[in-house]
Amino acid sequence: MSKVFITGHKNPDTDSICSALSYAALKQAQGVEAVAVRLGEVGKEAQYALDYFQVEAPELIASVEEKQAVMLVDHNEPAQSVDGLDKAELLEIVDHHRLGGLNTANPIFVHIEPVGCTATIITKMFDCQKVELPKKIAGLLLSAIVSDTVLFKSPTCTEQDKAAAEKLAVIAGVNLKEYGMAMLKAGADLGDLTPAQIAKTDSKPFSFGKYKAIVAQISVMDTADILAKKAELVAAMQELCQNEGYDMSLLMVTDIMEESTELVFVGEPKQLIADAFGKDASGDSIYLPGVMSRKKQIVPQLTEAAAKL
Ligand SMILES: [Mn+2]
Repeated sequence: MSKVFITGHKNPDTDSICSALSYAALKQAQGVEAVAVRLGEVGKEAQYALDYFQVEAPELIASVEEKQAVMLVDHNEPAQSVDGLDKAELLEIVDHHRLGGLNTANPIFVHIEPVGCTATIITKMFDCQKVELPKKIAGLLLSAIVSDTVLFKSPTCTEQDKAAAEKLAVIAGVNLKEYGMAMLKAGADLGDLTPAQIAKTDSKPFSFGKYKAIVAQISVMDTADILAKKAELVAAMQELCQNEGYDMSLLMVTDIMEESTELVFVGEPKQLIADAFGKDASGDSIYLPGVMSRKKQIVPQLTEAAAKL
C-alpha cells in the first residue's frame, strides 16, 4: 500500500500541525506507512513548538490524488479539508469538532470526543494502544493542548486536557506554565502581518443557514495595537468577502490575558450577529467578555440564530 497521508485542516493551527505529526508517529509505531502532511503555512506558534522540540514541519500538499489513503485529524468538515478528498480513500477521523456534513463510500474509523484538543485524544490513544510516547512527540502534543485551550483558560478545556498536558510536560521535560506562556507569546506576535493576513489568521469557512461566512481568530496579549487598525482590517475583510464569495467575514480579536474577544464583522446580515450575541450590531464590532472559543462561543450561537432568521 502506498503511504497514508495524515492531515489537519486548511490554514492549519498548532493542533492541526502537531496532531498530524503525532498521529503519524503512532501509526508508524504500529507498522503503518503514514506521513504527516499540511494544507498551509506553519504559524508562528506551531513553528515555535517545532523548533523547540526539533521536529520538521509536515510536508505541504495542495490536494490529493484519486484513491490516496487519507486520515483526518482536528477537523471533519469537507470545506475545511484537503482538495480532492471526495475521490480519495478516507480511512480515519480523529477530531474534537462538530460533525460537518461528510459522506463516505465505506465505513471508516471515527474517534471524536468533545475535549479541548485533538492532541488530548491522541495522547489517550498512545496510552490505550500501549505505544511509548517519544519525548519530542510528547512536546508536540503538549504544545497543541496549550494552544487549543489557551493554557487551560478556554471554556472548551476539560479535566482530560489538563491531565494529559501535565503528563506530557513531564515526558517532554518542560515546565508547563513557562513553556506554555513562551509558546503563546510567540504565536501572539503580530510582527509584520498585513491587514489582509490578519483577516485570514486561523480562519475557517462555515455555513450559517444560507449564509457563507469565514471566521478568523487572532489571539494577542493586548488588543490595543490591533484594534487601532480596525478601519484597515474592516477594509481587508470587505475585500475578502468580495474576492472569495463570502456573505460575511468575522474576525475574533481575542485577548489572552483579559479572556475576552472583540468580534469584528463585515457583510450581511448584521441581524445575525445581533441575534446570536444579543448586542447592538449596527457598528463593525462588538465586545464579548469571557469569549475565547470560536467552536463553543461563536459558531453554535451563529448557527442557532441563522436557523431562526
Ligand atoms: Mn484542535
